[in-house]
Amino acid sequence: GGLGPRQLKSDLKKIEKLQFISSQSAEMSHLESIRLALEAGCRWIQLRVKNQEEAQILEIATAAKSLCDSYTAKLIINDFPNIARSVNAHGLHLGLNDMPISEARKIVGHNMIIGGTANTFEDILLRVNEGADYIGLGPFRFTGTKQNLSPILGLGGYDELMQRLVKTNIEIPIIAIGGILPDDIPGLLATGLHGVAMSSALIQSKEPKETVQKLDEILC
Ligand code: TZP
Ligand code: MG
Repeated sequence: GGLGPRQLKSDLKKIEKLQFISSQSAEMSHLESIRLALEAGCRWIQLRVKNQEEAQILEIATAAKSLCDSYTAKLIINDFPNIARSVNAHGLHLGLNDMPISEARKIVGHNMIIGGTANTFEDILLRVNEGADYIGLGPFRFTGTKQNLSPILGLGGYDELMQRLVKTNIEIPIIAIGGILPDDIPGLLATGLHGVAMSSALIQSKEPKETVQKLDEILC
């Protein structure tokens, strides 16, 4: 048997349903937060380092990649196409104020997942046209994890946007993000979303393993 090229590529670009977003606090470094998520069972990790020098982020990304490799988890790098390429990450995530996805594609190549942030229907359209592989749509509710939050969507916002996508025949995996708690997920999935991205709900969980198990059950 063996996988043909098409199968191999679609495997490489598989969009998982639970993405962990790294964060840093007085208690925990980025790498420690990633280790926590991996030990809890998360297999799709985004390294999201803000306000640090690119050289330092490259160093953290290199360590994050070997950590993720040892758990056979996929690593997505936020903001830096060159770092994503250097460490041979599975993916790159670009926000509303980053370079266009079409530009980043020239740096990271066609086999790398590129995700793009969106808050509106127009944001989604632009990123789909630029060749995004998935959309991070949010915020769902207020969160202290991200500065300069876009307007909060709430369940109603997702419902409206997902219906517009269906009407327009746009098919791309949409991942909800921003202040999401496990109990929010059934309602979010009912709008047609592909999955969710979470940070604080996992880091602050008293039983991260049980939490991820529960999330995997809801998301399967
Ligand atoms: N983008 C929109 S909200 C957010 C990002 C990166 C933070 C998500 O973290 P949390 O702690 O799950 O709200
Ligand atoms: Mg960014």
